[in-house]
Amino acid sequence: MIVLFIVTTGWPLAPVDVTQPLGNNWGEYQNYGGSPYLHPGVDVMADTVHRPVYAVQSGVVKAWLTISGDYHWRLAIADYETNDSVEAWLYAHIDPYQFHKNIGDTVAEGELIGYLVWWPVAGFDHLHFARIKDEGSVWQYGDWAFIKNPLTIIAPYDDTTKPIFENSYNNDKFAFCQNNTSNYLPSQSLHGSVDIIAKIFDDTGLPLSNPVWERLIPYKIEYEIHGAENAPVSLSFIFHGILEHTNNVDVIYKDDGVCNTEGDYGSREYYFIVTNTDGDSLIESTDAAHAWETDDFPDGDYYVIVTAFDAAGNSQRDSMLVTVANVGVQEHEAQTESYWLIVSPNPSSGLIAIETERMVKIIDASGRVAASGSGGSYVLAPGVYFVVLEGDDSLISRKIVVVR
Ligand SMILES: [Ca+2]
Ligand SMILES: [Ca+2]
Ligand SMILES: [Ca+2]
Ligand SMILES: [Ca+2]
Repeated sequence: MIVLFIVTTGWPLAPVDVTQPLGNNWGEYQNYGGSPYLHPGVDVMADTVHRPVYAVQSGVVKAWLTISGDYHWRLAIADYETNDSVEAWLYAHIDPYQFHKNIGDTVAEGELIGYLVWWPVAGFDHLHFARIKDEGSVWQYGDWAFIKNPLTIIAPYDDTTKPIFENSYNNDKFAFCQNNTSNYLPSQSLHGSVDIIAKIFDDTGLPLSNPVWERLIPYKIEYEIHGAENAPVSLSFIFHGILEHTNNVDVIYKDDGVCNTEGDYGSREYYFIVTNTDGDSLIESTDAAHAWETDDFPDGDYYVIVTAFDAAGNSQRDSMLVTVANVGVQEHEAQTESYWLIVSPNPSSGLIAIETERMVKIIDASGRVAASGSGGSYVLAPGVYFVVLEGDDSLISRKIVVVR
C-alpha cells in the first residue's frame, strides 16, 4: 500500500487561511520588452502598500539578495539547515529599508519575515512566491531551481471560476498552422502536420484593481480529436513542476502577427499550441516537433476538443468541427498501391493498427527496431517511433506517437 501524505501550508499574506488573489501564474508568458520568459512563481497580490509577509513554513534563511535594484530583494528560507540540496520557499519584492529577516535566521511558521516593497506600477504591489531548491551554506547568486508551483501546496485554494476559451482566429475557436510555421490553414481543408492553437485564460474569481491583471494562464490543458479516427486525450501542458523559465517559451505559446501572445501590465493574451507535446508533463524543445498528423486520418469531419483546468480543479472544454482533406496524399497512395502504409490511431495509447501490403519495421527514437512484421496490430510502449517499409528505397515512413 502506498500512503501519500499531502502537506499543505497557508498563504504568505494575511489572512493566511483565506485564498488570496493572484496577478501572475506559474509558467505564465511574460514579456516586458526584453525576451519572453515563463513566470517562475505566483504573484500574490496585495491590495495596499507595505503589506507584512509571513513565513508559510518554518526554516532557515539561506538568501537575502536582490537581482535588480531596490524592487527585487528576496528571502529564500530553506526547510532546514544543511549545506546539501534542500527545498525552500522564495519570497520576493521585500522592502530592504524596513524590518526583514536575514541570512542565518531561523524562522517559525507564521512569523513576520518582512514587508512588501512599494511597487512602481500603481496597484501591482505583490509577493513573488515560489518553491525552489539549491545547495550550499549561503545561497549568494539566486541561481536556484524553480521546482514546484505553490498552488499545488498552498491551501485553501478556493478558485471559483472555470477557465475561459476565446476565439483564436477571427470567429473560430481554434487556429490551425502547418507544423511550427505561421502558415495558417482553413479549418475546412486541413492537411499534413497541423499545429492546433487555443486561446485560453483563467482567473481566480477574486477582483483586482485592473481586470487585465486577473487574466492568468490555466493550470493544465489537454486535447483530443474525434471522428473516423480518434486521437485519445493527450496532455498538452501542466504547470506544476520544474520550470526552466527561459527555455521553450515558443513551444507553449504561439506568438506571431495572427496569434499574438502578450503578457505585460497592459495586455494578457495567451495562445497555446496544444499539439506541441509528446504527452508527458515535461516541456522540452523536442515537443515542438509534434503536431496533428492528419495524413494518418481519413478525409472527413472531426471534432477537435480542448479541455483546460485551473489549480482548484475547475475545468472547461470547447470544441470545433474541422475537415481533413489530404487530397494529395490520397492520390499518391492510389497510384502506388503496393506502397500503402496507414497507421492508426496516431497518436495512440499503445495499440496501433498498421495497414500495408509489405513488411514493415518499427524503429524507436534511439534507432532500435522495436517490432517488425506485416500489417496488423502492434502494442508499443509510450514514445515516438517511425514505421518504415522494409527494404524500401523510396523511404515511405510514418511517425507514430504513443502516449500514456
Ligand atoms: Ca479559475
Ligand atoms: Ca507578442
Ligand atoms: Ca514533453
Ligand atoms: Ca508543432
